[in-house]
Amino acid sequence: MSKNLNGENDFDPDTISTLFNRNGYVLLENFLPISMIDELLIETKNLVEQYDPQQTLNNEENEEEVTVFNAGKKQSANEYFLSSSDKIRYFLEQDAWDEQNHCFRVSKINSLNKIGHALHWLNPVFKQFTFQKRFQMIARSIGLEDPLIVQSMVIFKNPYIGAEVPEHQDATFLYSTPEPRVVGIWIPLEDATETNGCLQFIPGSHRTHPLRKRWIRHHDPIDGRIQMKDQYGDWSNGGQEKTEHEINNDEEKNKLNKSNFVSVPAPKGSCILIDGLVVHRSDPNLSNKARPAYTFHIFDQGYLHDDVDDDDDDKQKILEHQSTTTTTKSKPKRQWDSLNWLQPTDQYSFPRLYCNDFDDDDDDV
Ligand SMILES: O=C(O)CCC(=O)C(=O)O
Repeated sequence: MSKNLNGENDFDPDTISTLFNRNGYVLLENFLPISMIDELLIETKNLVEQYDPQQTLNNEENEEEVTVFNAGKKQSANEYFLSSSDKIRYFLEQDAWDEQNHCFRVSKINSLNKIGHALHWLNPVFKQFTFQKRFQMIARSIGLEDPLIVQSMVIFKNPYIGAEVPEHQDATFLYSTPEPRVVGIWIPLEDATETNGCLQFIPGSHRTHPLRKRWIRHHDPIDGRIQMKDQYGDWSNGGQEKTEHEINNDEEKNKLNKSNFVSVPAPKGSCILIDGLVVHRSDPNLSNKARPAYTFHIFDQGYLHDDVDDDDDDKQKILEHQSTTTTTKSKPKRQWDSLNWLQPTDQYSFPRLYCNDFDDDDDDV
């Protein structure tokens, strides 16, 4: 993000939008007061203190003994994970649990991979933070019309044990029809550096790498339980399923060279916007410094507005209307896909970013 003549960061909406469209991500430095990030750190500590690993271990719903998060595999069949969209749940690092001796290898705080997925709604500190005007402003600047917050997480990346996050596109997990429109907002709670596993991106890959893989819910034909599986196809074109041979070929082609990735160190106080189609990853944290981050994902359902022409004033009026009302008369342009792992429930709909204002911070932004 460029600096203005006073050396301050320039959060000009046009600049944000240009960089976001060009690269598929934008780093906004000095975007948030450090005191605000410190509040999130304190609240994260409180949440970890409340975490009783025995609850996870003895959870009757949870047929596996320990809920481990390892970016896709063991946890994928896990009810504890699949029903976490409207809860605050705790997920462990794969290496934290000693399977043989049935105990933790590291301290409780260092054993966690992440907490998710409704911090933005259920935890008052994270709620106020998430719905603040700053994020509404950047969502508007990249043209989001009616964004819903679909999930939030604290990702720990603890010293020595914090796992690699393999290359992926967020739309693989968070898809909408007829096209994906999801944006991640990623906030480091401590400096994220090349040593402790900052994010890495392939700049522009949201334009050059069509979505080839989706992670979808399906019923296991043997035991009837809901499971997750990868499905391959051209998801920019209706999603044709592929043969085994094509899948293997795709896997080969998709092994992206690490040298294509650009590291994006992000100091505390900054924030990164991530397009749902940009390819990104992060290294394991082999250092002695934690790299915690808070992240939430927004899905822009948009709205159809056939009744207005493309006049800018009309568009502005609609945006103002959308931002102040709790119901919308206009129809959404996109639907949340029913095959996504993450689903709203009977009691909980994804909240709208522009219609919920829990921010009592009077700062003008
Ligand atoms: O925090 C990380 O290391 C990875 C985060 C990420 O890939 C995501 O939120 O999509």
